[in-house]
Amino acid sequence: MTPSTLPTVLVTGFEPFADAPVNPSGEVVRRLAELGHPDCRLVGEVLPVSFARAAPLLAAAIEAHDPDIVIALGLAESRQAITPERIAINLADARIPDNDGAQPRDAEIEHGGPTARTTGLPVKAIAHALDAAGIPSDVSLTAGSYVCNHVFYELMGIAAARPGLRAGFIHVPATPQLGGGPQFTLDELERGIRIAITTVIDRMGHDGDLDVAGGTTQ
Ligand code: PCA
Repeated sequence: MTPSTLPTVLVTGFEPFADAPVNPSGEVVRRLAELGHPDCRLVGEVLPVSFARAAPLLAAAIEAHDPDIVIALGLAESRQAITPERIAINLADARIPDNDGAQPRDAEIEHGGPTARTTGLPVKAIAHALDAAGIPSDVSLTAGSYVCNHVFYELMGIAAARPGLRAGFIHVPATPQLGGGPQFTLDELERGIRIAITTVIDRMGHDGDLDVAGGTTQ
């Protein structure tokens, strides 16, 4: 493949939140954007942990780069694996304020929007590829009801209006810098997301083989 035929992949992560010193999702994106990926033209964007600002910035990045694939990343500190998300829900219910101090409770993301939107990524294939590489991974049914789910829900709305765009969300676990919890190094996370990117690229052009919510595996 010549460089011009490589797909464009937009990978997003988040800035730190809730007094944490770092957010591994944003750190992985910075690394990937700096080092690139041999299978694609990789663009990285670190989003604010803001209900109001994150999705518009994501939409602007999609407009600017016109990617073939969008993989949005976020931190799920209590998880012990890299978890591709299956379903975004039309609910914002924040346990803690976001970085702007906003704390929506029991609110719809889009008034009258669909209750759920499903991923466009082959989540089971990603989880299998990661497991095969010795990196713990599980498909997750919900991205919660905080800023990550909000961005995931809006991302899938954008993707519905852009035929050919494959998009979805992956939560990553904590790194040692966050103390306690599961211990994934940033190197492992980077390797895992590289594998996820390759898996999605390898399956492009097989639109028909994605079953319900990214479920077909082979
Ligand atoms: N995780 C939060 C928001 C930002 C992040 O990295 C979440 O899971 O909603």
